Amino acid sequence: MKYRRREVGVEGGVRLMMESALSARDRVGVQDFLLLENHNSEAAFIENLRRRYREGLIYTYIGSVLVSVNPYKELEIYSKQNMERHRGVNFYEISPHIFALADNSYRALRTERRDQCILISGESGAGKTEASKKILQYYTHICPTRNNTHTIRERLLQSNPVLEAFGNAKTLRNDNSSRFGKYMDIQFDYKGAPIGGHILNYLLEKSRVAHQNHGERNFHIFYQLLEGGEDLLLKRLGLDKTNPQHYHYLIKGNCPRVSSISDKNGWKVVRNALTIIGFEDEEIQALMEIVASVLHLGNTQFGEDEEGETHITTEAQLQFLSQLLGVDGSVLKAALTHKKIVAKGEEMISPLSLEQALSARDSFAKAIYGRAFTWLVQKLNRSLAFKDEIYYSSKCSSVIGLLDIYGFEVFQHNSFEQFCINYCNEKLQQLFIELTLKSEQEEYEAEGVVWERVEYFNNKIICDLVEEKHKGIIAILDEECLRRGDASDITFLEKLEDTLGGHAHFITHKMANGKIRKAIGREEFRLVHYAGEVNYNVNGFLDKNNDLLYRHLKEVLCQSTNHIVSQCFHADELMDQRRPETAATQFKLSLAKLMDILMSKEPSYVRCIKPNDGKQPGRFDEVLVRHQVKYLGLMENLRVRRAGFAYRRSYEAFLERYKSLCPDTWPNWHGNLPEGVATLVKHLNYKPEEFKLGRSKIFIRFPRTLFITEDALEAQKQTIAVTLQKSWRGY
Ligand code: AOV
Ligand code: MG
Repeated sequence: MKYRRREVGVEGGVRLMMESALSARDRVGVQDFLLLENHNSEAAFIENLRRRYREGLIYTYIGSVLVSVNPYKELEIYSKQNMERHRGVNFYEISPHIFALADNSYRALRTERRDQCILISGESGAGKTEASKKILQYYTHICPTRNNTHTIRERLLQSNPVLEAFGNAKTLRNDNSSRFGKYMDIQFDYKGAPIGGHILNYLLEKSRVAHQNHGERNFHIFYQLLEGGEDLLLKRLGLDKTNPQHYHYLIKGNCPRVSSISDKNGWKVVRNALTIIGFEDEEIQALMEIVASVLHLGNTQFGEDEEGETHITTEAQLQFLSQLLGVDGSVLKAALTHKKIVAKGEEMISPLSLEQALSARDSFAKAIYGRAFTWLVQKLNRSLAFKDEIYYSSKCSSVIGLLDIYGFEVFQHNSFEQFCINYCNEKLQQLFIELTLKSEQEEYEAEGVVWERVEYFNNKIICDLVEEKHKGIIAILDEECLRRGDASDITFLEKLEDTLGGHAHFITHKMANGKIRKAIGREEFRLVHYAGEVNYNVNGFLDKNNDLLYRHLKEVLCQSTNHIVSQCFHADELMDQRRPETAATQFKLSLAKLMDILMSKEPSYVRCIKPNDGKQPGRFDEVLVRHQVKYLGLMENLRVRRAGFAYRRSYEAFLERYKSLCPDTWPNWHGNLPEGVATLVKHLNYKPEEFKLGRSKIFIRFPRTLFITEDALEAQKQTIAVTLQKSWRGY
């Protein structure tokens, strides 16, 4: 792997470190917080971020962690030329950049053959999804190409607009908010060429299909289809192009258009992406039929006749629906107004009340959309899978995983979805703590390296509060979901109070001493999250957690001739008598698996910060930023880093890599390993303050030290290459 020294930018690392002209430093701040003089001062930390932000420098390091502040405007730093500038260049040689972090992970993957992952965190709208896209663009541009990998590159890139169309929406926090969690593996062959990909998706916020809060929208695809869809297509789908306000499922948020979004253009991009990914025309047609059927479902209305029987009043919608879903009209009609219960082997049919019919209709729409989304991810995975099985074995491939989840969010009204999203963020924060603050300190202790402890807030207590067996919030919720009889959202809240009252991170309006606590409603509980306090309204928790679809409706979908629906709903499901896992438990289990995946890889971190709540460029709201710096644990991260060591390597690995730089260790060291390393670093002129020798590892305090050693290794290789060339040419 090549380490090339390139020209150093205005604030290039090496130059800055040695910079004598303090004026530039005053203006643009330091590019690595480790270089801050007053490293314990939060004010200095924020001032540094502010200065850099003002100069359009949105990236700053804390050692190897990249802090990114959303610019809310297009910056000219992501060009292909700029990607080239970062290729193979050492982390510390050039201004902080998302490309440098991406390149660093890639190089580690190549040289150390260890799977990597890049964890991007930050609250809603902080810039996680944009960061993940930049990383993917970087890899698809700079990595070498293998035969046929052009297609895979294009497909990897094009998976983003497709997933965003179906899984992102405008919220009050972000015009393009991810409403699902995404973990994507990019697979590389032994030469470092991207050869495939795999996506894991986490809990889509399905409720948005039927309902949006004021100022928010449904998923982008609905508007894209209506705005951009060809006349003939729309006609076939029975859709009216003129106005999204015509559709009940699109008007709840009273926000049909968004200035930052062009739905028409979005349609073109998605349509093109679907083709590149390899969707057949029939599949695209079937997918759009599903999108359209959701809109028709939203417009399906019910009435009550004199006998109190519920019936459908919108026959025209029903016809389109049955046509689009490929099911018999009368069967669908019956299923939307009646329920079927199987008791003791006998089927019973009973009419639904008006309210039940409306709720069944919404569940129907959510189920179809939710499963179509899962189908979409599976289809993407088939298209991204590397086909050459013989070639692709674990020996010759490695992966970089990219994690982009929904960020921590607080609204006026928070429900089950925010509870899940914020729980997911707690887990990610926990992983960060485990891997950076905790394990780092434990490692020093284990290695016997003298060390000054840094205190930090460990959010494990909140993770436990949510997920603990038997007495965590999810366990209590599941218990209420299973209990028949009088179980309701309110009994769930009461159970929470009984079990968790007194917990430092759980509060309801009834305080321990019986006083009414202001600002918490009677139907709410408050969690004191690592990132702030959130009140959750319990209304709908049980239904959303149960996530059940009437059997009758499932039966209809199992009969569907729509190519996708028929793959999403199988008759076996109807036979299965077991109760499916609840939504929260499924989510909890999938997050636990995700944590295992991430723990097995070498992590890099991007910590995204949102500079203001107005989505405005150039505005740096200090209070808001300070809050994020605090809860992201950046000061603790800095302290641990400063007091600690930037790199550690086992004696064996260190000696193996650098032994050629010292005549005493080359070609082999025959003594014990610590002595070999001591001999080597003495020869390399390491100063005592630059490193420490632990029980099994060498710890190097500054990245610069390793960087100089790497350069020496590279120079040696160059000299050998030149000598060899000369000898071949017969000099
Ligand atoms: P998120 O992923 O962190 O929120 P996004 O990545 O979607 O946030 O960023 C929100 C918006 O900020 C984008 O649509 C861009 O307009 C702008 N933005 C972010 N990063 C950049 C950048 N590097 N350059 C220019 N503009 C940027 V959420 O998905 O809501 O948690 O669930
Ligand atoms: Mg996002």
